Amino acid sequence: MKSAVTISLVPEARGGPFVFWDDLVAGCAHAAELGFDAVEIFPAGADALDAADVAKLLGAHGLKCAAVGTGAGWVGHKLRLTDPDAAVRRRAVEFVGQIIDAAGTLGAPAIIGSMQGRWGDGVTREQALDWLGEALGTLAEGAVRYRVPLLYEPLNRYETNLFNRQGEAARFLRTLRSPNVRLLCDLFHMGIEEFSIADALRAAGPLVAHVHFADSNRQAIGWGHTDMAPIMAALREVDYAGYLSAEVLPLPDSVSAARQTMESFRRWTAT
Ligand code: LER
Ligand code: MN
Repeated sequence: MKSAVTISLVPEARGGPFVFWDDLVAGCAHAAELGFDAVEIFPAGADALDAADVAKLLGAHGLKCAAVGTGAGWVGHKLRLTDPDAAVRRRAVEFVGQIIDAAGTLGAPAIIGSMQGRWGDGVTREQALDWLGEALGTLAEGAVRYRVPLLYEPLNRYETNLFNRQGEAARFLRTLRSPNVRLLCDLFHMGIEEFSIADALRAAGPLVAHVHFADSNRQAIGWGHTDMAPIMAALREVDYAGYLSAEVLPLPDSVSAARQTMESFRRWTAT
């Protein structure tokens, strides 16, 4: 398994669970110094992410890009893949598609988290899932040319009412026309929603393509009460070889949260 740490470049996301903020150059320098394999970037949009510049910066630090978030489409532009307005849905697909291209150039998958939206306000669950499935299928086909998946992230009940657990999301993904949509399993959301985090990871098996590495209180692993031993055993059982990416609050400060994450990562991946 490989380590990653999040860097948010989205002003509207302030207060969110990202370790480093606002400055990609400084975030990469910290990540490299602390020994991370990669960074996960949340850009304001594809135009704010010059793939050639970012590749140069990552290369200078010996870092990879683990994934690129699309949440700025929601927090910055109120775009959602399940919005009742067809024009908004179309712009949402465009916004994500452009991030898939930028991320793909860096060899990284894009994440559908808050851009999935929710059902309600005149939109039935069935209709919302239809729109979501269509959008994910189309976007995932666009990611194939970069040989990366599209990551779909089930969120807890306070953030979406579409899919809150991995099992139900996995069943939905298996009905899509593209097999290139895979699961992003966020341990914080799973702690709220799953009967057992370890059992859910085992059941999702090969669909697990990325993990957000966060404790029960969304702080760095080791600073909450999540029992990591069965979770790491389950990830080993399914031969998970992807990233454990710290999407945690920058508490008590960014560098301390990153350092604690790295200590936990080393502890739990030591053979
Ligand atoms: C939001 O709670 C989250 O976990 C993000 O990864 C979604 O974009
Ligand atoms: Mn997450």
